[in-house]
Amino acid sequence: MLWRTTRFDIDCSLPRVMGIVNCTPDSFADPPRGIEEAIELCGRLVREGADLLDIGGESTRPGAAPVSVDEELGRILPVLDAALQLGVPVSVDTRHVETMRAVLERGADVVNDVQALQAPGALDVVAAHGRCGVCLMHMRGEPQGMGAEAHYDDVVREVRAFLAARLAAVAMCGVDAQRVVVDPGIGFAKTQAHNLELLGRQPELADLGRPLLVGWSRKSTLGRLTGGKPPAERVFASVAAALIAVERGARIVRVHDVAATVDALAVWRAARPQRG
Ligand code: HH2
Repeated sequence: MLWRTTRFDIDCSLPRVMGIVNCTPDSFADPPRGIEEAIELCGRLVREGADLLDIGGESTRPGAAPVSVDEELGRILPVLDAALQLGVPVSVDTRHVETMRAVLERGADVVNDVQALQAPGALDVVAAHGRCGVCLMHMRGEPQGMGAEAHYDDVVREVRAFLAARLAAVAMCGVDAQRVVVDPGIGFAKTQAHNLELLGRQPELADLGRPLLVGWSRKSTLGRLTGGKPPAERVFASVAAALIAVERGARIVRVHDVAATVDALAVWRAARPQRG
């Protein structure tokens, strides 16, 4: 399973680790982080074994204040420039079309959009570029009020149908399917029960035909399951969730704690049943 991106083809036959680099003052799981700290973090995560980086300049936690494109680009671009020198694919986490255009011009390898390129013009930007990778994530509504949208008859079936429809929309615009991965959007317009059902029944998302990317890292469901621990103390729970997701077919895990996840996946790889 190949994920083709601007500069790199990522072999997803083994699980890959996407390291999170939030350049924000208000992300749910990070301390406020300026440009220099974010650049240092990029280097550290690559040394720890991240297969790719995901740089974000706007928090999407419930209730986060939206940022303007200028502000978002001011946070992202210096970090993107530095990250592009590190020899790994670099993704940018944004839902703003102008930001997508600017980071692709600058050389970004992947657009990671929590709104699955539904904004007017987003599909066109990606199609016009023609070579970048894309992550299409499921969510409903806007981050500010998405909690109110967490109503499903069957969350797995509905998320699956949404992702299938977005894959079809992207294909209609001429984007090669090999450039696209899909993500159920853990914590985005989902209750704790929805998140856990998506993990429990994750194999039902596997037949969408494209690699599955999942982000459980430090999310509040894990805090609730471990007696109310704050985000920085959710590392063990995050590694457990990432391993379960990989065991159930995820090909890319989006994580804050790269070193711990890389070690866990080394054990997972070594313990895979050998054929013959
Ligand atoms: N989760 C977050 C942000 N972007 N993108 C994808 N594809 N999948 C995810 O699960 C996902 C994502 C939220 O986590 P984080 O970036 O750590 O927090 P914040 O949005 O507060 O910066």
